[in-house]
Amino acid sequence: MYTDLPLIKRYQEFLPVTEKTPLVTLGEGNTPLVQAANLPKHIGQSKLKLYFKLEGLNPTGSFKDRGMTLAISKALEAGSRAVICASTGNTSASAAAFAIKAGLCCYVLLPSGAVALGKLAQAILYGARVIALDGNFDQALDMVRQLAADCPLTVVNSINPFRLEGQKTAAFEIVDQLGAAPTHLFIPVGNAGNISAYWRGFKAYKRSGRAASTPALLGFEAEGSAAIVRGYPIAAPETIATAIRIGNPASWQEAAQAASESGGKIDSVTDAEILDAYILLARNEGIFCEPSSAASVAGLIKHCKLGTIAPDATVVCVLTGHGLKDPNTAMNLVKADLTPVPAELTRLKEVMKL
Ligand code: AN7
Repeated sequence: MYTDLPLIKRYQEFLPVTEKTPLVTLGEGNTPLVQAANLPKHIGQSKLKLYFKLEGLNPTGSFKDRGMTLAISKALEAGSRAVICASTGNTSASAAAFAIKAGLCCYVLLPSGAVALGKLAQAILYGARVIALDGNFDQALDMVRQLAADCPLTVVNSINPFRLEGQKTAAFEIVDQLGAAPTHLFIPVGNAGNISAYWRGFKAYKRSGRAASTPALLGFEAEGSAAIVRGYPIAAPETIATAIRIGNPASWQEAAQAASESGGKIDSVTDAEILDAYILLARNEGIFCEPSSAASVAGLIKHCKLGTIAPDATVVCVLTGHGLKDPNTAMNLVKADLTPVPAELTRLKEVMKL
């Protein structure tokens, strides 16, 4: 059923808002759930009912908008004048956009040299005060916590309780779109907030009687940043998937509990597996997501090979961000010959082998 109600209104009964909460909306949520056409067969699982939740189709191109609409609305309600976040990129783009709509000042601390180009362009164009920190994401988040302790700033990272409350809505939408909960949900893990939020959402829907069951949650860290899988923080996290290049996840405990309570697991995938899945999505399904998002599909492929997924399972892979966020990874990965060809028919036919 189509609705253009703001996300917060649509799921108001599950969210910490009142009639007095000013709603700051950019048209977030309501993202497509698209069924795979070719990938199940390609990975030898032709009976799999596989769906992609296209979170890159949110207004700033990532799932962060679901939590940000609520975090910024609540900041406005509380009389805040300025917000701040550390970010691997997507949080900063989302915070900057919602803050400008709300008339709030927005500071963003980005790990210098480790943020995809599109995300940086967004934060700058939306008018945020962008600071490139000489340090990684974990150090930036630590600085944000310290700054907020001293200065009148509202933190809009996922340590802000309203962020995960807003992000629960993705689980609601999946159940509404499928008509039931899937059996498995595959999702990338960085700061570990999103997997925690999905679990809250699926549990809340079951409690309310809107879903009969909950899925097993399978979360995937990048191998070079896999703190939860290894069991200790990683001081110098590394991965090509810069969005999840996080060595000490803020929602570590809640995420670990969500995975185990749901009957799932937090696991890791290598950069090579992530990039394989990234290309497979583009070339089998016409889906361009960012590398970090492809960690969910890399995880699915890994677990299908391990034989842990029933052949006829109903699986949702969350594709958290749009591929256009990170054009450099695409261009560096797939070498194209872009030498100009003269505008002459015979020459063109030769080049096109027609
Ligand atoms: C595309 O923007 O942490 O496990 O600062 O951008 O909830 O952290 C981004 C994270 C997955 C991981 N996919 O989600 C940030 C940031 C994409 C992301 C994640 C992120 P969490």
